[in-house]
Amino acid sequence: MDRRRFLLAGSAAASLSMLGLTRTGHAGAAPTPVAAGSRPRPTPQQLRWQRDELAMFVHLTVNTFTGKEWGDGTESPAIFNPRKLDARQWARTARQAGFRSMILTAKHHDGFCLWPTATTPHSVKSSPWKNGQGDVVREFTDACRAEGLGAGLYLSPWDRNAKVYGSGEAYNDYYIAQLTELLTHYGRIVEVWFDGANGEGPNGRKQAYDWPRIHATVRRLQPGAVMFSDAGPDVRWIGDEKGVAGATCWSSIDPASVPYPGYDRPWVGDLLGHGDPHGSAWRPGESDVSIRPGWFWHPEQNSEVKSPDGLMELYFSSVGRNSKLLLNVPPNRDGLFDPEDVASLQGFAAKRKQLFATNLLRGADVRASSSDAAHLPAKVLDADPDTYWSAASSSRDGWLEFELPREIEFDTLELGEAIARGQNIANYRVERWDSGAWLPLTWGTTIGHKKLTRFDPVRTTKLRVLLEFGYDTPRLARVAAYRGPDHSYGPGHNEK
Ligand code: FUL
Repeated sequence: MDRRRFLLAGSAAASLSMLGLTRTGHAGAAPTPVAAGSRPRPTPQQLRWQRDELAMFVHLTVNTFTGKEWGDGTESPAIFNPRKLDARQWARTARQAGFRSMILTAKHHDGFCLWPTATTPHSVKSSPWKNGQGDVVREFTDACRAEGLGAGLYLSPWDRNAKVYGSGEAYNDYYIAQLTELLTHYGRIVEVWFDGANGEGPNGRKQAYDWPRIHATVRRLQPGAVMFSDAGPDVRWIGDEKGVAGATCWSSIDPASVPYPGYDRPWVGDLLGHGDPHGSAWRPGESDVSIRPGWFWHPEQNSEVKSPDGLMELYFSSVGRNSKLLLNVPPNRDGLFDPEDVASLQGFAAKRKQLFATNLLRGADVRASSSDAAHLPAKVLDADPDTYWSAASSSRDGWLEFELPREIEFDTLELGEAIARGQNIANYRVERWDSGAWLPLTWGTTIGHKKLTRFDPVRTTKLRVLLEFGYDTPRLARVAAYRGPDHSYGPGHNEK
């Protein structure tokens, strides 16, 4: 049933270089080598998207009322009646938990439209909700703006209700018309989400989507939006629906290796999880996962809402591995987030606030192997992602050493590259000073926007970060050490 499970199963057999230090070669993918100094960099939109770190997915459609995960398109609009729908409650919950944007399923695979589209009667217009006068997309986008969040929309290309699905141009016209309504009637949209699931339509045929036309439409109507799909063009799928990015995670990829959404090859899941250090396109990975087992609300899953500790695990395995977390929270049949989900999100926010409250390295004396005069070592201690330390431009390795005025105890380390200038670092080690000698503390491969590592608490007066190899000049925007209040969200571990 789930296309993505297929990809995941296949990925186990993939033979990509796990360290990402060698080129990934596979049939049909034309190599696009990247010369030093010309490595890909994010656009301002991609940079903003990644710095937001947390986005909330909102899955709502007829499935909420039928109990299904994939509707078949025959559902009657008469069943859609979320009587107390309050998009402001969703947006308030998201903002209070530190999320910066939300993405709503304007249309899922069942074809039911949450806005009063002119393209089909299969929409809220034919439902009893607000006597057919309602518009969920309007309420959603208004609520996002009122709470200071970016608004994003998911419009499933696969449509099991549209008669024209599978007929070629007629369905592409239909899809473009829906996209045009969504991108012209609701103000600024920050992300457009293209699902890779592409099954058969009512006539048993599969649709050949016109991706170039779809992408051009988004660029023309919402030039500030990023487009998500397995294959980009702006942000890529991370290759699983568990919220787990590769321990090695490059933001670059070779566009030829995943040419279109839904491209099924055994190695695709693994490739998307790790990216490609030699890829010519900047296409960072988004980790989508649900707070519940399903994407839609099901009453029998009320006791299976992920705990604040579970959400912390997801934060470490996505944001903490140079990805972005897109966490789904499905409204119930009243059109509200359940109290269990809201409580868990509040707990998640409180735990992050507590853990990341104080960078224990502040006040340290920082030295480096070499520095660019405009980007001195102490820049890694301020919280501004736009200020950074840069090694001398000809360097491909380097180190930073922190000498503290007093001993500190910590169990969490944060590293961040100055990704506005690209992602270069391929492996690093961290050592601490103990009784007159440097001892290994942790090591890893990629860093990217944010790399978080946990371990059993250690004490030290000196710490050093050894950047062993970069594809271009190593530049760090952030080094921080924290002491967590407890260890209930998982055992300490180094990279495996
Ligand atoms: C998948 C879909 O099939 C699921 O229903 C869900 O929308 C998920 C985010 O993407 O491909």
